[in-house]
Amino acid sequence: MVPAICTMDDLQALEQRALDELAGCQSEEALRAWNSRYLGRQGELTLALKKIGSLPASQRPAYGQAVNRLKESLQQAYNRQQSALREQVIARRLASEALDVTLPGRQPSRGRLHPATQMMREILAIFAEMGFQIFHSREVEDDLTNFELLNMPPHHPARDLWDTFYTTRPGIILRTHTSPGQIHVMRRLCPQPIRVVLPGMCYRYEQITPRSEIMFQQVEGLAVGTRVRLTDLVGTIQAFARRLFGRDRQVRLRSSYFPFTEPSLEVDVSCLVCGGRGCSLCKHTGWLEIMGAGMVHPVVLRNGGYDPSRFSGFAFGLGPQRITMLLYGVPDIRLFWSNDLRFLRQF
Ligand code: FA5
Repeated sequence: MVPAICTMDDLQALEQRALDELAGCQSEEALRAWNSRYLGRQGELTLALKKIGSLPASQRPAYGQAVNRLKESLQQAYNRQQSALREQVIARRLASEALDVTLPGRQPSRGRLHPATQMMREILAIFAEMGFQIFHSREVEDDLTNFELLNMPPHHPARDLWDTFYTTRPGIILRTHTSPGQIHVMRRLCPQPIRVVLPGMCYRYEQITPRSEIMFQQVEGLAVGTRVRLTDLVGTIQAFARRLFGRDRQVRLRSSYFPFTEPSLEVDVSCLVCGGRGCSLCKHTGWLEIMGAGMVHPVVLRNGGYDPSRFSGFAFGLGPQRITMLLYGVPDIRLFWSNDLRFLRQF
């Protein structure tokens, strides 16, 4: 029950009581309750003002002024208490959520390039220094370009060297090697001289073994001009092998067979582990095979638009995964695409 107030003494008592209670308000909620009890529309001060009608007319002005002064001073006291309370809340939060900005930050885990990317960049950089430009060719090929234009008509027995992934579209396959890129480059650049490397993924429907994957990268090389000779191929391969494997490497060419080169070669480097004396890596031969190569077959030159009586060319194809395995002693080619961080972190 709100006491009836209508004298100056009552106002004084009211003020004292309100201020005492205000000092005890320690939450926003308590403050709001106090505000409506004293300063609200139904609050004690409103009621005190309403009592003015019961006073003699002579006392009314002084009483009215006193009520208004009290209202103002209580409002100010309320504002002060409210901001003090808010400051306390902020101070408490700052203390409990304090950040030590001098602490060292969390070490972000560093990404790195995949070993396949690293080796690919290294190989391409070596050929770039020798003046080879990079040309990207398609991974989804047609049978015509992957085989026929490379001198392997349908039913040619050499097609068995490249077990193929076929698509549901007749004649559309996943390229089994980067060599069809030779045809694309020649048709694009004919009759200009050519010196390009073609990096990219190849696919073979093969048994997966520690040395053979069904998807692997190759780098194709192609040079075409009016005076390109076998000695240019040999010099290019030797320069490449010495840059990648070191000055002491010997390079050996063995006669081989590819339908799209004549003559065809396979290229070995002296074993990286035993230096040629014989060990388990080189199967006691002293040599490691690194690529296939040869002089571009006249049929292929013609299919690319070049007249083989005026133009000649050399080509080679190497496998970066096999080379990485040799250089770093990787025992199993499946590690490359296994996403095993323990393997990837070693590079
Ligand atoms: C070819 O693919 C020929 N196109 C290379 C060529 C190009 C010869 C131009 C002449 C002129 P071959 O099948 O040998 O040849 O593959 C070349 C290289 O690819 C191999 O030396 C090897 O390093 C890599 N390679 C082949 N098959 C696989 C496989 N299943 N997994 C990983 N690497 C492979």
